Amino acid sequence: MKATPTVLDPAGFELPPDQKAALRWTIYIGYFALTAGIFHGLAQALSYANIDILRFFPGLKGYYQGLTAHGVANALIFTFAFSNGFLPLMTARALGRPLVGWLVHAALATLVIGNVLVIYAVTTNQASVLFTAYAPLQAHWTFYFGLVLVVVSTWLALVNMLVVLRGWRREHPGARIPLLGYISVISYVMWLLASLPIAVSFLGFLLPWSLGLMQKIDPLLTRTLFWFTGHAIVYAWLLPAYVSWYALIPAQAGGRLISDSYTRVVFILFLILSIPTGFHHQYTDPGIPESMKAVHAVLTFGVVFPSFATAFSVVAALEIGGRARGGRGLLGWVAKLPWGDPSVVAQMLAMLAFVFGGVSGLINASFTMNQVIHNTTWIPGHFHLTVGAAVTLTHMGVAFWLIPYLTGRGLWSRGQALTSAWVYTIGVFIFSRGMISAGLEGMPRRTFRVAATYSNPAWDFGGMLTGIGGTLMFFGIAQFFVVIAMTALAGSRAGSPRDIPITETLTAPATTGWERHLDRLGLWVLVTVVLCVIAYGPFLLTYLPPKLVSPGYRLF
Ligand code: HAS
Ligand code: CU
Repeated sequence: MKATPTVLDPAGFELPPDQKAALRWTIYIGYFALTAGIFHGLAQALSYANIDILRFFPGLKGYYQGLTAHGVANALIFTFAFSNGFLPLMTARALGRPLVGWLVHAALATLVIGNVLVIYAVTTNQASVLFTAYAPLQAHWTFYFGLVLVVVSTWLALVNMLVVLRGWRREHPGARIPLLGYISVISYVMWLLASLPIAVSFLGFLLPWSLGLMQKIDPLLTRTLFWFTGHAIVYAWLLPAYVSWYALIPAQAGGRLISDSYTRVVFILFLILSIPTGFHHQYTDPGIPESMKAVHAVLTFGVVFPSFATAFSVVAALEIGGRARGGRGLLGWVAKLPWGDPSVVAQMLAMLAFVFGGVSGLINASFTMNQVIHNTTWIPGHFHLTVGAAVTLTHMGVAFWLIPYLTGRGLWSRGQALTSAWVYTIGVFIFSRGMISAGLEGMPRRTFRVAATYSNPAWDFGGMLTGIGGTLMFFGIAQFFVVIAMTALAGSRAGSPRDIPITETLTAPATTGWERHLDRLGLWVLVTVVLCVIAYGPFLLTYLPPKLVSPGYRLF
């Protein structure tokens, strides 16, 4: 079968240098946030092993201030800064067109200002409300407004991608959108739709309430709006990683992607199923009809399907690579994969971790089993295997070629890059094993165990593993920073990649037949909106108007 490049212009395309620089700085902001975040992560992990290092943090007023910093920096800023740099670059490269310069800079500026406001609110202990920002805990207005700006910066990045896509479509009437561009755009279109409820919550309720323009708030409504966005947000973190797994990793491993249409169907399923599932975070919340929770539970099992499909596709692509490199027999190809390439290795370890992240997610999603593990450390066990491993390790792996590509400097120390990925992975497995088993024994999440007036010997072993694993994760990421910083400052000018690794597909995109409808973004957006109305309409119709009952509380 004839192999088909996913880009029309495989000869290579250079982004203007100022745009490259802005995208690089966008990603660096994510690294700055992650740097702050991992110190707090270390402290959180050790606290479950009954070791208190928080008291050595200068200026830190309390546990929840540190936990807020950790969640916001790592889960919100790091992830979106990466996506804001990565997805527009992928779109521009795939479509062979430059981005809109002022939009790149505007997205960066908005991200910076948003960050400054959030950092101000959190470091002055005026926003120890955790990343979920549940009312009636009330933060300083700069916290809400700063996060709104971070979201606005993601919208600007998407607008940029859509402008590039529109220009490309005008020049190529009737042509299929190159796959890499298509999956990059669809990832952020999903996020745009997903982010609207939280925009309503922050701009319509939390911000005016924190400014004193509104005296009371509706905790259940704002919480529901948070999770309306908040489940889909996890896929907004995951999909950029999937972009790499589908469209880049096969090329890096010497393989090919099995099917163009299959990949598009997977991303469409994520678009339409990611959002109408938020009640699976609220199974235990009063005030939401059980029947609607059941609808969301079923849809949650639906959104697992495209991940199963992904597992099949990426393993097949890796197998093609392993066999092309001389692998034989049932599993001989695994040994032939490029285990010396830190970029590929970090991402294969990410996939491995995601198997366990996915399995634990299925347990969360099961209505009855959720009762056992909700609000226990099982949950951070789950999400460090997903966002904290599948996503983070993929970002690390991508950085090992992306930062050289963006800086024009070769990767500094392949060996250290490899070690950082392995140390982090071993750490996250030990950490999650600890959190998950202690969670099954009922160890509560979001609790400063060192100071708790209750304990249980059954938590000791899991707590200890959490501390050990968290420490290894800290050193793994710290070493990653050394590699990245040394690459940017001292990498060899000769060793940088001139292009990004783009995969070829075994089957070409069809130019006739039903597959053409896969490119009709407007149609799929409409289907998504209809599903969201079905999933959230009945609740909102019976619940509204808002019940503004609670004043704000500051317990910090
Ligand atoms: Fe989750 C809670 C259900 C995926 C993140 N999740 C959370 C929270 C976070 C989070 C942050 O239903 C906590 C929020 C909070 O603070 O309260 N989650 C799921 C389900 C999935 C899932 C069903 N979660 C994610 C992803 C995340 C993430 C992805 C971040 C990126 N989650 C839940 C539920 C809760 C929850 C409930 C609420 C719990 C509660 O009570 O509070 C699924 O999408 C997972 C599907 C994934 C798979 C895995 C496929 C495997 C692949 C790898 C293939 C590679 C191979 C290896 C085989 C089925 C694609 C090859 C390698 C070689 C080397 C050859
Ligand atoms: Cu979820």
